[in-house]
Amino acid sequence: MKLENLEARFQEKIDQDIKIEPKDWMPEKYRKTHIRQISQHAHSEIVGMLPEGNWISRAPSLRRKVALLAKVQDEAGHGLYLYSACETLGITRDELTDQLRTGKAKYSSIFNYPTLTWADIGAIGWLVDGAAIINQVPLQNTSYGPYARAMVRVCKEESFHQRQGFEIMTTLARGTEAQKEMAQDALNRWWWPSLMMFGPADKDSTHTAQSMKWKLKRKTNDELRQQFVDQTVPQAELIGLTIPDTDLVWNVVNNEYDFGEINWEEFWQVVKGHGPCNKERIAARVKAHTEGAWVREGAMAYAEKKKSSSRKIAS
Ligand code: FAQ
Repeated sequence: MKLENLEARFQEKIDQDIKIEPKDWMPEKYRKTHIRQISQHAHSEIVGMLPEGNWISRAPSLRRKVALLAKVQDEAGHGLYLYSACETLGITRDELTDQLRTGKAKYSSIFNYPTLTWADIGAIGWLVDGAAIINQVPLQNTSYGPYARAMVRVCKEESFHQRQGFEIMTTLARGTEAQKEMAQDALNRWWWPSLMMFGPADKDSTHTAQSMKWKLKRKTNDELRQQFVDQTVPQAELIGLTIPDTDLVWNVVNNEYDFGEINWEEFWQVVKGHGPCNKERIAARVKAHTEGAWVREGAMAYAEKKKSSSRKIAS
């Protein structure tokens, strides 16, 4: 079949909401765009373990420690599903993680900010997982089957994470004056970086138009960001915290919040590797990879041994 016909048939399947599976024909650009987005997503989950991992040994109670430990482990699991989904597109796990360690691959800008106080753990769960859910719920309907299916479980777990973060913030906001100040300070520092998670404004987005056509993205960056603001502002009001945006106002005509201008200069600086923690994050991944070499070798040797003993039994 001619390439144009293959492409037309492929787009028809997408238009009819038929999932694309790994062995189906797909345009090379579709494959590459998916590798880019799914791997960036996977790297974000893995690097995202670092800011929160920083507080596991300092959680204020056993209950908080257990919940945080479970959350960080969930993020590792999300990374693994996503790497597996990405591998179905013909790239190896080693190639993917190598791109992260060498700085060739991006990961979410949000994880280049430091976690300075315990309230930051509440803010991450509430805002960062909250933003991640808004972005990922539509991805459950994305056109590529393995990515869509991975998102179903990820979203269920992120909902739990968002709840635990909001509960931490609620407790602090209703606590002593010092605790309330700590919660407000965390909200002040994490609010704008959370809005940046959704990516550049639609007018400056490189990939949105094509990704919407392929149904890789089901909503644009600005649509998702607006949804996040509209959902989160009442939550802040409920627990008596103030969103750090003097331009925030309810727009009665559009039935949504108008909000202030994002500092795009800061966003691009962080994306380009000049955020507060970019170097530290990559160094931590390189260290884990180097120091984990013996674990990988041991696992490979065990797998080889198991394979050869099952071959012996079969013969
Ligand atoms: N950070 O043309 P667009 C989580 C890049 S998971 C860094 O609009 P696109 C769970 C973009 O890659 C969080 N770079 O791009 C958790 C592109 O560069 P490229 C991650 C960004 O792909 C919670 C360029 O800018 N979620 O939080 C960012 O259409 C708590 C132009 O941008 C996902 O990855 C950014 N924020 O839209 C874990 C969800 N934004 O590749 C632990 C899936 C944009 O040409 C603790 N991904 N860039 O060199 C997506 O939905 C999309 O990829 C967007 C970006 C919306 C992130």
